[in-house]
Amino acid sequence: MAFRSGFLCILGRPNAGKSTLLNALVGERIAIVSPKPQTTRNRIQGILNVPKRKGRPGAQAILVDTPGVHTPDSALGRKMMHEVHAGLEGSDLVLMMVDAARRPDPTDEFVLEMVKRSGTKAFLLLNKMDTVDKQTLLPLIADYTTRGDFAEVIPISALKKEGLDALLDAVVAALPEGPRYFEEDQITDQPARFMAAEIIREQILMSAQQEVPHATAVVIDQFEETPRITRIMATIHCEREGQKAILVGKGGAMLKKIGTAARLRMETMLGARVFLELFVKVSPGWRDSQRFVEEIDWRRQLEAMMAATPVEPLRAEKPAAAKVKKA
Ligand SMILES: Nc1nc2c(ncn2[C@@H]2O[C@H](COP(=O)(O)OP(=O)(O)OP(=O)(O)O)[C@@H](O)[C@H]2O)c(=O)[nH]1
Ligand SMILES: [Mg+2]
Repeated sequence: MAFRSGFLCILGRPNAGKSTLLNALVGERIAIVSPKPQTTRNRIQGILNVPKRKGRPGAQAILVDTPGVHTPDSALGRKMMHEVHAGLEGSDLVLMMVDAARRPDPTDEFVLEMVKRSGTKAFLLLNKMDTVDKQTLLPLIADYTTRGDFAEVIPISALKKEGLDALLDAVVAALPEGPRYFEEDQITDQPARFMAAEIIREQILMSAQQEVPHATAVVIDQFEETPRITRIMATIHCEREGQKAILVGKGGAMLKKIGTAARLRMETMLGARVFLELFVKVSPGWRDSQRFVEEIDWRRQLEAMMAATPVEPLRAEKPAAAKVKKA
């Protein structure tokens, strides 16, 4: 049986569990996850090597996690929707993900339309099966399958890692024959410095409430690796003085909490000691500034850095560190 490969776009409403699925399939925390909608802002690739087994060829599936589909009301929102379309474009298979505990609403209808317009083969994934009574499933499936054309309908729990074997078998069967695009030890296209920025944002999503995380962007100013320690300097941009006060906290307590938790995660990711310094800056109305939003795009930043000094994806001896590109 010939090797198979292809690009899979994970598409769906905010909070459906797309990033949780990416992490569950790849087996590492490469995308940040939070209970707050619109956690993911950029498309992220996760590379999944599926071993050959009886009746199933070996395969490489490049999973593309995308931001939640929504109606944008800012430059940031428009950029996020651009990322969704970029993820969908050129994909071999769409995994439309829904929350099985919710009836389809206009957002899900909009996602169905996007799938239809893409003309790409699609699976419907009914996620969060751990939260629903199985009896509610049949009417839900009927609801979706009368509105959309799905090659497979698969109930899963991304959180509990249930139904993923059935999903993998169906994915491999649907992929075209093709080469291995990425080396086997690479798990994502994101360089480590951008994963570091996301780790800080994840801690902000966990610690701060309401509008604050949504009004926050993280930019890595310095990412310097020495044999003993990795030094990381980052700026947290927010929109208002009040948000800055919340992020800094009483006597700097909040910033310290965010910094400590983020540093520990980074140390695990890099397999190295990390010295992390955080700054908070008020950048009024940055979410409405197309220029700002483009400037913080990691692919664009990487292009600029590569133009200055080409960065090779280094492979360190430590297994965890070998799996992400260093930049
Ligand atoms: N109970 C349950 N919760 C889940 C499951 N999958 C994801 N979640 C939770 O749902 C919330 C959202 O998960 P994410 O993976 O961030 O969702 P997302 O679709 O990537 O969200 P956006 O990036 O905002 O579009 C988190 O609190 C997850 O823990 C599941 O199978 N069962
Ligand atoms: Mg996400």
